[in-house]
Amino acid sequence: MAGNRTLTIIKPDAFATGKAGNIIALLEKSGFKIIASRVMQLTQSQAGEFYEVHKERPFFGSLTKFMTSGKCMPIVLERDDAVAALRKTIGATDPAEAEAGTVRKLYAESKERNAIHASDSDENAAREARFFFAEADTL
Ligand code: 3AN
Repeated sequence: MAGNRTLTIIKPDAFATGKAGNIIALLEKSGFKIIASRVMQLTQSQAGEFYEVHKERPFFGSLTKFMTSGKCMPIVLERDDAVAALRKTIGATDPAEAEAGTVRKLYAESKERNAIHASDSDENAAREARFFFAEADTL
């Protein structure tokens, strides 16, 4: 059965340009409830650990540099079928390919500076929630 929690991050591009409020409003309009949230700047080591699955990819260095470049906002979200619903709400990785009305179509700058992260499976959602919120399992 699909889980009802997922993890999003409002990335440094969107946070620095004051888009967090509009993005959260869109997420709430899409049926998500905020369970936990914080504002923080990732260290290089945290960004490397978070994106470990991409460490062999050519964009890994640039991605971790971008993700540590300013404050970001990790958020645990709740909704039925949360992982799939959030992926649909944020749109394709590349904003040029994202559907109208999605977070990335509205707020992303490029494939790398793409405004928002969303977990891609229930297993990763649980792992990523614990990565940012030690108390995630008791929320
Ligand atoms: P998504 O965030 O849509 O799940 P992933 O998991 O393939 O996409 O990639 C993780 C992050 O890596 C993306 N959000 C984006 O910031 C960056 N990224 C992915 N592909 C590229 C690329 N070809 N060039 C630059 N950055 C990329």
